[in-house]
Amino acid sequence: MSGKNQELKIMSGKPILHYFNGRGRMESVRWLLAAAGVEFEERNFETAEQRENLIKSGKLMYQQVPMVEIDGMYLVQTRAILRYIASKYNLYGKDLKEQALIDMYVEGMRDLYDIIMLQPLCLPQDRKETLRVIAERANQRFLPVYEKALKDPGKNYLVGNQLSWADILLLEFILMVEECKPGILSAFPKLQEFKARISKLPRIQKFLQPGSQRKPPMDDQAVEEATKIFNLEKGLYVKHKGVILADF
Ligand SMILES: N[C@@H](CCC(=O)N[C@@H](CS)C(=O)NCC(=O)O)C(=O)O
Repeated sequence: MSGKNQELKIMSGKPILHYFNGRGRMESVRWLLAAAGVEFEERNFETAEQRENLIKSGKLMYQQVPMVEIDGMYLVQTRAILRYIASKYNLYGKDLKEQALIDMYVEGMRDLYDIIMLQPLCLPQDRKETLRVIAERANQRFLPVYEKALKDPGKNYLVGNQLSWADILLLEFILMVEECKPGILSAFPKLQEFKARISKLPRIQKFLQPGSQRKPPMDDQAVEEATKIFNLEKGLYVKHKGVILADF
């Protein structure tokens, strides 16, 4: 098959996710595709050279990943990717107002998500304080919002009466926050119930099982790999209870 034909074949098949073999910014994309029942392939680079080759190919609009090949596009920018998938697979509410509400919930989660995602890269002496800030923010600012949204009897989803990408990302968010602070849901009965119920949806259940494309939390080896691939110097600081300063 010629290079061109092969490329056409790729573009019309399963989405292809370009990233490294870790959660990072791509993990929510994996969650969303899995929840939508979409099979996907991953091209995870293992070296800085592989990442540079992808940049040289001209397929990365901002020389950054995540990038997803889907429907003939090279989609970048995590939120753009997530919104495209959510819209395509009917996970984005029934009207503009529901979409706005979904966006508000998701953007809130993303604020804390960014800190959680980066915390494995923080300096050892900053780890305890980073985890404390994450737990405090989750407890006081974010989890109460989602608990309240689910409080009415029979309210199964964050927005309207159907599953949306806000629900999928909320489950991902809850599990990540629990990894930082086990037991944090004890004060949030509706979220406990939500977690149990959404985890049982067949596609989600499958994604939560070992052997799926879900990635584990970053261990020291994964941090080492990411540091090499992205040429990062370790050194991230949490300042003012939640603002991350990346000091590469
Ligand atoms: N706003 C972008 C940020 C993407 C980003 O910072 N990607 C990192 C990897 S997670 C990257 O490619 N860094 C290399 C660089 O910025 O040159 C998004 O959400 O996709």
